[in-house]
Formats: sequence, C-alpha cells, structure tokens
Amino acid sequence: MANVTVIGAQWGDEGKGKIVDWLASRADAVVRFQGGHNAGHTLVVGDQTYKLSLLPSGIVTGTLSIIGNGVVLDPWALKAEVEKLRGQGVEINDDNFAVADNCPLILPVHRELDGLREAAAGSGKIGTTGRGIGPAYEDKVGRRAIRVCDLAHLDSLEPQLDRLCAHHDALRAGFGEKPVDRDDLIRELKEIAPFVLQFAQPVWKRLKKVRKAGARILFEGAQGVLLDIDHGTYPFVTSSNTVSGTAASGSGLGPAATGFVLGIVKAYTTRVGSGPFPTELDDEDGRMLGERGHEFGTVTGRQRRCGWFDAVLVRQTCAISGVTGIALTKLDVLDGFETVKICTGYRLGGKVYDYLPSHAADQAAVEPIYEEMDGWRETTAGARSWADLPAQAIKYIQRVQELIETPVALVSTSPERDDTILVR
Ligand code: 2SA
Ligand code: MG
Repeated sequence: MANVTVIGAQWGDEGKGKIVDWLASRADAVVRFQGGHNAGHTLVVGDQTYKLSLLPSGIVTGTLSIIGNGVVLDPWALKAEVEKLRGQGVEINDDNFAVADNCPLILPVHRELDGLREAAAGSGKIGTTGRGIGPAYEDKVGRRAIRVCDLAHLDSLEPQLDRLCAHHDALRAGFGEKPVDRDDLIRELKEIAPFVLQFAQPVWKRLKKVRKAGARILFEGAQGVLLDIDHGTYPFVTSSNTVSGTAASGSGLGPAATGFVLGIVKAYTTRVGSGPFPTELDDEDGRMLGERGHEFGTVTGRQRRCGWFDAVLVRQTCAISGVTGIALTKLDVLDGFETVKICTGYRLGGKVYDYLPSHAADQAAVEPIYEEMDGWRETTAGARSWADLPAQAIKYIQRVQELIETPVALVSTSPERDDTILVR
C-alpha cells in the first residue's frame, strides 16, 4: 500500500471511520491534519464500538497516531478521549501517539464565543458543533493563538495573553460578557500542560523519519469537502480546509506524500447543521433513509438531514480534491426502495447547471434534476464480493461512477471491517 489520504466527499459522516480503520490496519502511521474534536468517527471492531472525535483512528489498532499542526487541539477534550479509550483497553503512550507542538489550542473562550454567536444568530446560525472550532482557527490566522509549545513556557505567556484578551474581551463585551479571567485560564493551562506535553513534538520530524524508513502513511480527513472553508457551501462550512491538499500543509509533509486520494462517498446524501442541500427530502423517503442509516451525529447526537445521491456535488468535490478513487458506503440503506433517484444536474433561473454555483443564494435556490432507477429488493448488507450484490445495485454503483467521473475503488456494505468489496 502506498500512502493514502482519506477525505469525505460530501458534508461529512460518509462513513470515513470504518474505511480509515480498515486502512489503518495496513498502515504504519495515521495522521489527522485538520479540524478538531468536531469530527466523529465510529469504529466497530468485533464486539467493541469506539467513538473518536479527536484522536486518529489508528490509535485503536496501536498504529502510530499523529495529530498534525493543521488540527486545533482542545487539551481537555484530548485528555478525556485518551482516558475514555484507555478505559476500553486501548494502549496510548508517547511511543504510539504524538501531537504537533505547533498546534493551536482551543480554549474555553473559543467554545464560549462559538455558543454566544450561534445563540445570537437565531435562525441564521451555522449549526456548529459548539466545540469552539471556528474561533480557534480565527485566532490562529489572527496570530494570537496559544499553541501546544506555549504550554512549556506558561511563565512567559503574558504578552500573548495581552493580545488574546484584547481581542476576546472586546468581543465578549459586545455580548454583555465579563472579560476573560486570565488567572483562571493560566491555572487551567498549568494543570493540563504536563498531560499534553508528554505527547508534544515537532511531528514533521517524526514523519520525515518514518517516511524515510518506508512507512505507509494514512492521512485521515475529518468532515467533508462541502464543508471546506474555501470550496464548501460558504458560510455554512467548518473553519478548516477539508480537501486532500491539507494533508500536506497540516502535517508538515510535502504534497507528494499525499499518495492515493480516497474520497468517501455515501450512497445517498446527508448533512447536519444549516445550509443549502439541493436533494434534501422532507418526506417518507427522507425519513426512511435517516432511520435505516442511523443518521445521528457521533459527537452531538444531532439528527442529520437526508436526501438522494447528488452526483453533481460529488463530481465537483472529487475534482476539487483530486480524488483518485472513491469508497461507496452505506449502500444497504437503499435496499428495498422501489425506485432510487440520482441528481444529475440543477435548474436555476431557466438555466441548467452541471455544477454547484458559488453564491449562497444560488446554492439555496437550485432545483435538482433527477434520474430514476429501479431499486432492488434483496439485501446488500454484509456483501463481500460483486457476486453477493443484486444486479440492480451493481447498476446503481456503475451509474454513480459514470456520473462522478471517478472510479469506485471500494464498496462498504456494513459497519463491520470485513464487509467491504475491493474493486481494484
Ligand atoms: P464547526 O463546529 O464550526 O466545525 O461546524 C461548522 C459546520 O460544519 C459541520 N460539521 C460537521 N458535519 C458533519 N459531521 C461532523 N462531525 C460530527 C460527526 C458531527 C456531530 O461526525 O458526527 O456529531 O454532530 C461535523 N463537524 C462539523 C457543522 O454541522 C456545521 O455545519
Ligand atoms: Mg462523522
């Protein structure tokens, strides 16, 4: 196996966790390169279910797991997740786990600001996970973040705190909130620092070393391309770049290390949070997809919006993210539908579009153009080869592949690691 970069090719929750876990068992290192503990990857191994939101999925198999500099790190969330997994018998130590010492931290003020803004926005809210992701990235690009390496220098943090608090106190005042309690913040940071610092290092160096030794590296993306800060359904997006290119900048390896780009694609479409969703269904079919697909957020438990497969969007995200091949997941959720629909284009103002236009109002107004196919009655759940699949399901996969102009490399037919069809 060469290096692989796994990214979500829709709005997240495509089933990356299972695929990443499957690939992690064949990799020597697994790297998270963007996002934070807003991700939600569910891994089912035997009779154990692991829910990860910050740690790379390789941690469960004892594979070297690295949090790269592109991630925003909540040190308290890290500690809680490490402790939870240790409680499930997972070994985590400074040999199999490392955190980039140049990662910006998510602080309590970020979470508070996330919540204050969402509450104030009312119906115009983004529908964030409330984890402080956006405000933490804002402070990173605003050059006032406190980073992992600062935890080793807390006695000389005053100038940075001045910059951070000058910014946040003004924002908080606008919401009628008290200024940041600096003493409290320093005390909390001092308390958590030793825990984080035991894993902290310049991970680009560690990666350089393992790469030189021939390690196969798996880059684990979180969320999906439609939530990308540049290419997504702005402003209803997350605050990081979720495209494959971020694997390089968010880990400290060059673009050549990215390797095979595997886009994870759900056989239908879901979205959690606000924003445009052309194929969204507000009917019995939509409810059936949600119910059969167990469409609830791993992190927040929020119910996901559901709709038919949108080939326009996935063709676009595969192009934007340079996807080499896709893994098609949750095909079995479509089992038993009399007919299934695929969106092949949009209508807007008398024109037909073969892509999603950039403007938010246009994105909200496009009307999907559907192609209808016969469904299949047989179950595809647990299928492990083409021969296990009904002819109509194969037709569906082939049509998806044709429309998105990207080959299907894998088909996943249940949350179980081995229920996977390898196409090439
Ligand atoms: P944020 O918190 O600033 O990143 O939210 C901004 C938007 O990004 C969406 N977002 C997600 N969408 C799907 N899955 C995500 N992760 C969890 C999961 C979500 C959960 O995998 O299940 O548990 O609810 C994720 N993270 C961010 C979010 O809905 C906003 O639209
Ligand atoms: Mg998820």
